[in-house]
Amino acid sequence: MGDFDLVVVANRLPVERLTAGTTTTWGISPGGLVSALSPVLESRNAVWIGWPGEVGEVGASFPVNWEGIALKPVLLSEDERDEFYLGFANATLWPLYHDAIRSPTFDRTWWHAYVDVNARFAKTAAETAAFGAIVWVHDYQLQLVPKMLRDLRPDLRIGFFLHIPFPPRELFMQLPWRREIVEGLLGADLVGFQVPGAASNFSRLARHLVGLRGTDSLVDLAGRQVRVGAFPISVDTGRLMERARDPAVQTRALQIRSDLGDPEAVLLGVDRLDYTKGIDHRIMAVKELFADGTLSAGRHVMVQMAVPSREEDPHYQREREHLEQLVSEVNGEFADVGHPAIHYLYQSVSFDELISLYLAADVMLVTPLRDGMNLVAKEYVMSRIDATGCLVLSEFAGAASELRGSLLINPYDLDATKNAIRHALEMDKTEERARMRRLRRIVRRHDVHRWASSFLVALDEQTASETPEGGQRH
Ligand code: ADQ
Repeated sequence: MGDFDLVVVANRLPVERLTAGTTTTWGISPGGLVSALSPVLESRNAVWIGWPGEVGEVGASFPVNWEGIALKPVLLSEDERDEFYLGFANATLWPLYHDAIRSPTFDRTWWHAYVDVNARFAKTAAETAAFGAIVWVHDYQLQLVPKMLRDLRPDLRIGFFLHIPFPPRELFMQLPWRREIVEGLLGADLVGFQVPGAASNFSRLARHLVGLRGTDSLVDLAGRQVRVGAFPISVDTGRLMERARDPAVQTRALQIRSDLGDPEAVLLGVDRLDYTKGIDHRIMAVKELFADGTLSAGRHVMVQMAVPSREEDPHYQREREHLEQLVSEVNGEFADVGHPAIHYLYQSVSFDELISLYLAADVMLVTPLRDGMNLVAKEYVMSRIDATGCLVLSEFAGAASELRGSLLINPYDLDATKNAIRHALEMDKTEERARMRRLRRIVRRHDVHRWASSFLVALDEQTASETPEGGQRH
C-alpha cells in the first residue's frame, strides 16, 4: 500500500525523453490528457503511473515529479512493446474497436503479453494507492487493470474511461478473449465512455456475455454495482481562447495565409496519421472538387497536417505512402507553378502554431471513419474567437453527437462530403456566424475540466453509496 489519494493509470506517462546530442532531458509529452487532468491532479496528493514510451530502464535523469505530479514508470521490454503495445493494443483492439476498418489480428502470444503488462500496471497501482484511494484507469491498453486491481485491493475506488469507441456486440464477439475484457472492465465501480451508444454497447455485452442483470447505466454483480455512462471528453477552452487572442498567434495566422498566397479559402485537415481518420476520403473529395472546377489552385488551397504516429506499424507505413501518393497525384494534376492544390506536412507542430493554423482556416475538415471523440473539431471551434469558419464533421466522430451546427457528413459518401465543402464555401456570413456561435456555446459549456470533475463526482457518488464506514468493498 502506498500513500497517494488519487492514482491515474494510463498507458503513457505525460513526459517523454528529449535527446539533443549527448544530453537527455525530459519534457511534457504532447497530448490532451495531461492538460485535462492537471487541475485535478495538482489539487490532490496524486501520482501518474504509465509507460515512458521507450523500452528498458529510464535512467537517472527520469523526473520522479513533474509540476507537482508524482510520476511512476512501468517498464516494458522490447518483446512487450512489440506484443502488448504494437500488437494487442494497436493491431488487435484499435482496429476492432474502430469498426474493423483494418482487419484485427488475433494472436495468442500478444494476448499473453497484454495480460502480463496489465498485471504489472495493476500491481504498481496497488503498491502506490493509499487506503480507499481513487484510481482512474485510462483506455483500451489497460482494460484488465480494474479487475486485477480490485482483486489486489478491494478497498480502492476504481474508475475506468475508454477514449476510443466501444464496438457493437456483433463486432466485439469476434475477440477470442471477449469475456476476459468485459470482466476486466467490470472490476471498476464506474466505466465511462465518450458517447451513450458506446456505454450501452458495453452494458448489453455485460448482460449477454457474462449473464448479469442491470440496465444500460447500471450493471448488477453479486453484491456490487457498476455504473456505466457517457462522459464526452473536451478541450481546455480557456487556454485555447487565450492563445487564439494572443497577438503573436494572430500575426502568425495572417502570415500563414499570406505564405499560402492569400487565397479566397483555406481548407484544413489536422490529424494523427491514422487510417481511422479518413484523410484519404477527404483528399478524394477535394480532388474531385478541383476536377470539377469548384476549387482552383491559387484561389483555394488545402493544408493537411499529419502528425507522425505508430511509425513502426506496417499498416501506418502503408497509410502514409498511400496518402503521399494521393497528395502528389492531386498536385500533379491541379497545382499551378507556385500554387499547390494541397500543402501536406508530415510533422508535429507546437500548440501556438496549431492555433494559428486553425485561425488561418476558413473550412475545417474532420472526416474520421470512426473516432471516439475527436478533439481537433473542438479545438477548431474554440480557436475561432470571431465566430467565423465552418466545420465539416463526420457523423462517425463522437463529437458529432454534441456539435450540432457543424456540417455533418458520412465520409464514405463522397458526394455528400463534396456538397458539404461546397456549402461551407458558399455559406453567407450570417449563417456561418450563427452556426459557429452555437458550436462555441456547446464546447464552452462542456470543457475538459468539467469532463474530469464530472467523472470524479460520478465515481464518488457511486462508491459513497457502497462503502461501509471504514470497511472494505467487494
Ligand atoms: P487521437 O486519436 O489522438 O485521440 P484526437 O482527439 O483528434 O485524436 O486528438 C489528437 C490531438 O493531437 C489533438 O489535440 C490535436 O491538436 C493534436 N494534433 C494533431 N495533429 C497535430 C500536429 N500535426 N501537431 C501537433 N498536434 C497535433 C484519442 C481518440 C479520440 C479522442 C482522444 C481524447 O482516438 O477519439 O478524442 O483520444 O479522448
